Amino acid sequence: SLSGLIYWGFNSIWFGNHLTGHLGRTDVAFVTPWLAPIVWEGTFDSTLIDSIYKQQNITVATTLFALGKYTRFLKDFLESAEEHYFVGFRVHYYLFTDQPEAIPNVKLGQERYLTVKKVPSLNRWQDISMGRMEILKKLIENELANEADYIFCLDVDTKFYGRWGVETLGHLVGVMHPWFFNVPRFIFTYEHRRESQAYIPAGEGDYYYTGAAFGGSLKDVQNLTKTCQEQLNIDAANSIEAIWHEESHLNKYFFYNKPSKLLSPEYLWRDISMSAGQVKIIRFSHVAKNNAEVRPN
Ligand code: 2GW
Ligand code: MN
Repeated sequence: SLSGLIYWGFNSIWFGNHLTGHLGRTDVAFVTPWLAPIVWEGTFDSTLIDSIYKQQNITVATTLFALGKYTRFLKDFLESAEEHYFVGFRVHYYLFTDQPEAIPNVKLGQERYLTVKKVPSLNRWQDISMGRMEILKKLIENELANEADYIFCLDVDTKFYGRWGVETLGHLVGVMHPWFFNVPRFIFTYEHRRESQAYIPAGEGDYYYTGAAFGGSLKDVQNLTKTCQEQLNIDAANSIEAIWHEESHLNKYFFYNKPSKLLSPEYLWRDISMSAGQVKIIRFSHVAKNNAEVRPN
């Protein structure tokens, strides 16, 4: 509203957020109806929040899948992550690939680690995309317990352009899908067939979350990946595949297990060349890709 804008402008110009301690935005919602913060530029103090987390000795596990031609995205992903992603904090990337020999040699900073894990090639891309849940569940259960505090699971056909830091940490973290953050709920592409375990009744749901980025504490993400994997298996046994694959199951999970923090589409934009009023900073984005060229069959 005009008065909101004037208040915001006045407040920022005359007092400045750093002097008044007033952080917030009048053009976007920055809290959900269940009081989870929605992280937007202008709603947090990065210096302050960094100093709080610096006192804890945290490790952020970060998982990536690069099968087939998707290894070509790794160099940009890793180089840009080293520049923008949890800078100054311990990060351990876990990269699943069918071609370890195709992994580029990217120089990592101090306290930044990369573990490459070989997985079998798959023919159907839906199986690659959905198979991630089972692999993630096993990784968390079998290997991460004493190795990490938080985990983020990210698409690899992406690149960082701005800060992605400790402001994103929480028990259970979902990211608003960049196509659906400013549209009414009936547009959301949830699974609406009752036969699928990803079913969400018409007219229900909170937000539409992307499958390309989610995370949280190890325990919460373990429960998420375990539940989604079980539901994917039930669907497979019933010969039904949810409309947007594991993204549909993730949305169902987040509907019944509300995220404790949401990230705005700044944290997963669709393509760096597209802009949107409320998105003032693109921090992480899908890269424009030629599907015909990178996708098998
Ligand atoms: C191959 C053919 C068609 C689609 C994907 C692939 C493929 C995916 C591949 O050959 N190799 C591969 O490693 N992937 C991995 O799966 C890779 O990590 C990639 O980022 C991820 C998801 O595939 P992607 O990025 O092509 O799908 P998007 O960006 O259209 O994905 C959204 O919807 C998907 C489900 O349909 C997922 O939920 C994804 O997280 C969403 O962003
Ligand atoms: Mn993608």
